[in-house]
Amino acid sequence: MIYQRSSALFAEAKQYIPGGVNSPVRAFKAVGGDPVFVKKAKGAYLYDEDGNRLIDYIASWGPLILGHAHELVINALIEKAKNGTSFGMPTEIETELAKLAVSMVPNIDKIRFVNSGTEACMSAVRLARGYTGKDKIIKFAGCYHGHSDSFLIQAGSGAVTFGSPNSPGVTQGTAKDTLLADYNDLEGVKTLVYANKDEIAAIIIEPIAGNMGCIVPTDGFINGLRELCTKEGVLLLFDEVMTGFRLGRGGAQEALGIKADIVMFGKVIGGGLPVGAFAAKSEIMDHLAPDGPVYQAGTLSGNPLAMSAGLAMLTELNNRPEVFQSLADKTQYLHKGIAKVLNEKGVAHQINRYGSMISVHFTDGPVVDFASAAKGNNDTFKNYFHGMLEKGIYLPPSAFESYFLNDALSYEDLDETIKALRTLDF
Ligand code: HOZ
Repeated sequence: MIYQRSSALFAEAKQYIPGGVNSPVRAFKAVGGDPVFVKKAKGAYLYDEDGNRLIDYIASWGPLILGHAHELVINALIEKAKNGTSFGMPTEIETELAKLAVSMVPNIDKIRFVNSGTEACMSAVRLARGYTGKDKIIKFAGCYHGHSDSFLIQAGSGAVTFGSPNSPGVTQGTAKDTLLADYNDLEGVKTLVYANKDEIAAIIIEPIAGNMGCIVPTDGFINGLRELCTKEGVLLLFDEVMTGFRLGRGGAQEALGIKADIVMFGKVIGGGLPVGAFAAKSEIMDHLAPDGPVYQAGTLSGNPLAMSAGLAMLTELNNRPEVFQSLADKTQYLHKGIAKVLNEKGVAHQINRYGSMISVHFTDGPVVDFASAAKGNNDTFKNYFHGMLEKGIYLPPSAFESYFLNDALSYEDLDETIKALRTLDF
C-alpha cells in the first residue's frame, strides 16, 4: 500500500505540533515508520489520506462499539448541532443520559460528566480522597488512568511505549502518594495496605487491563481487592474507560459480578465524542460541589453534542444487548484464527482476550502483569504490525494496547485479517 500523502502530512504536522501528533501513541514510535492519517471512516473501515481502505481494530481506542459513523449517532449529532453547540448551562439531555447510564450500570445512583477519561479518573481520586479523608492511592504497574500527575507512575499505554512510565514534571510530593502494586498480585496489595494502614483512600484499577495489551484478572484477584477494600475502609475505583458499556450494559462490574465504589468512564459514554464520567452511590457523589466540598467543574462538561452522541449509542446498546455476545463471539473467532496461524508458523505468542478486547503478545509465558507483558518481543511485534498494515489491517501501533472489536466487523473482515496474517514471514 502507498502511504505517501500520510507521510507528507506527518512531516508538515511535525512543524507545528509536538511530534506531529496530539497523543503520543499515534506517532508510531513503538513500531517505526510514519503514522497513517485518516480521511474518513464508516462501519468497520478506515479510509486514509492515500485512498487505502483499512479494517480497523482500534475503534478510536474503544468507543465506537457500533462501528464508525453509525447513522444513529451521526443523525443525533446533526440534529443537536442545529440548536447550538455549547451553553455552559444545564440542558435536559444531560439528565437523560445520566438516567440511562444509572439504569445500565450496577451500584451507581449518580453520575457526573466530564470531558475525558483522564478528567474522570483525576476527579474520582479527588472525590475518594475528600470522602475518606485519606491521601494515598494504590495503582497497578502498567495500568493507565490518563495523564494526570498521580497516575504517571509506572503507567501503561503511551507512557510505557515511550519508556517514560514515570513522567518528568510529576513532583515528588505527588508521586509519594501513589503506591504501586503488580497486577494480579493480591498479596502484594495486602502488604501495601497493611504497611500504610488508615492512609489509603483508594485502589484504582482497570478491571480488565487494556493499556499493557489486554490482561485479564486471575481468579479471585478483583474479588480479593473488593474484600480487602471493604475491610480496610478503602474505596475500590474501577477505571471502565475501556470496559464500560463494552463488556455488557453494566461493563466490568456486571461481567465480573463485583461492585466498585466509584466507576470511571471515558470516550465510550460519549459515543466517540470527547466525554468522560464518574459515578457512584449518592452517599459518595453528594460530596461533590455544589452539594459537597470536593470541587470539580468544566464549561464543556455535559456538552449537548457529546451527550447526544452518547445517548444515541447507549440507547442502541441498551435496546440490543445481544451486541455484546456477538462481539465476544467475533473476538473468539479472531483469537482462534490468529492462534492457528501463529502456531502453524511456530511463532511464540500468547493471546489474551476478554469479551471484545484482545491482544497478541509475542512471548512464551503467560502475560498476567506489566513485567510479563514487557517480555514480548518488540521486533516481532513491529513486523507483525507493519505486515498487517501492508495488507490493509489496522492494529494498535504498540504492543501495550488492546484491540477493540466493533459491531460493524463482519466474519468476512475477520477472515481477511486471518488471511493477511497467513501471508506474513516471521
Ligand atoms: N492512550 C490511548 C490508548 N490507550 C491512546 C490515545 C490516542 O492516541 O488517541
